[in-house]
Amino acid sequence: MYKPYANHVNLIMSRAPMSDAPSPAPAAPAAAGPFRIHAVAEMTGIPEPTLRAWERRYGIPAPERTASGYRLYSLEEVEQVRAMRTACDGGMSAAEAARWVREQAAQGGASDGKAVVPGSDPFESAQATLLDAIERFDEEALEACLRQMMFMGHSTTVFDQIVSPTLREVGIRWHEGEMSIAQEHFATQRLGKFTRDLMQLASSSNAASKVVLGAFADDEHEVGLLGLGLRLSTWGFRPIFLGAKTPPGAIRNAVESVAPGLVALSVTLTPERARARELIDDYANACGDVPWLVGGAGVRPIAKLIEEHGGLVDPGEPVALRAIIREAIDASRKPNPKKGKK
Ligand code: B12
Repeated sequence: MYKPYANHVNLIMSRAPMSDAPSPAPAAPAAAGPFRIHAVAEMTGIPEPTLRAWERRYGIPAPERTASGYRLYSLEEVEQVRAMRTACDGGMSAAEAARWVREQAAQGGASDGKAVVPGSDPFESAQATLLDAIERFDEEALEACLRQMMFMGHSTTVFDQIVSPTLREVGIRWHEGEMSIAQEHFATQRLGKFTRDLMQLASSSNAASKVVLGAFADDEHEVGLLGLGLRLSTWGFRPIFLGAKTPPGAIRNAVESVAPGLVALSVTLTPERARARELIDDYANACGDVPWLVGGAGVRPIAKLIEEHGGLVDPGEPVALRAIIREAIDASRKPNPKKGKK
């Protein structure tokens, strides 16, 4: 049982510290605050960058600022930091601890030490576990979590509720300089493989049609494409996942080798006009008579260009998407099912 608020003012942390916290944490001074960040770091043993990261990620604590932007922590906020630390030392992830501290604060604090550890949302908890494992390059913890995830619901639920938000968060942290490119690669490789395995499990070997999936040639973003592949496999298609940065030549090669019913391309970074024209032209040629579909966050500005080249654009809604795909594949098969090369 965690007792984060027990004896709160004079709480001296006696458990093993978090990995990024110096040990041991010194006792709090008697002052009533407000405190500047370096004082809070000293009082709680939580380093300044971690205090800033907790504030940015979880809004805990949320100190006031002076006119010149310096953080000023109240005594209550110092206690929140201590509670966070105690909960983390006791095995909670930082995200879980933050939510719990927030709940306790909303209820006026649990000073009698009888606070119950929250029954956390299993999807959020899995996300937090994955993120912790990724941050520490902890392959064992990552694998253990992935194994559990296999039993947490339908494959698309597991993807939408755990894999996608985790990869998205890794991307955000990478963009903000809080995660290294190595951690991003570690996450993308392992969670990408997990999702491709789910695709394999969901799709049957005698699936109606193969769908080749690739991201635009200059684009490293592939999370949306992974989600699409999984969805397609649950719809009875067999995805052939080529992944990020797939040039037109690779699409041509796949079209010639596997005779898919559809090519699905993802674009997140909208290419500038000339490059877009060149790529779309090349993709259209590479697909030949095979219908091709483009989606992703960067598709809208080039939708017209795609349609002018005979491509389809994601309608942005799953039921309509499924219907468009079905219709396109059926229409291309009617004249000659063997067609699909140029
Ligand atoms: C994760 C991420 C990354 C990861 C990608 C890892 C990976 N393996 O995918 C990494 C860290 C590598 C990365 C790199 C970069 N990124 Co980035 N990244 C993101 C981030 C955080 C999340 C994107 C994501 O995964 N979304 C979740 C998925 C599920 O959503 P989605 O892709 O839109 O997909 C949905 C639909 O669009 C649809 N869909 C997607 N594809 C398809 C295809 C078809 C056929 C269909 C039907 C549907 C469909 O399905 C999904 C279901 O809803 C966004 C910011 C954000 N908050 O969104 C920035 C963001 C996309 N990145 C951005 C940028 C600028 C970059 C970099 C250029 C940064 C840099 N300075 O190097 C590089 C790009 C390198 C490159 N050449 O591509 C910008 C793009 C701005 C713009 N519009 O031009 C964003 C918006 C961040 C920002 N605010 O500035 N990034």
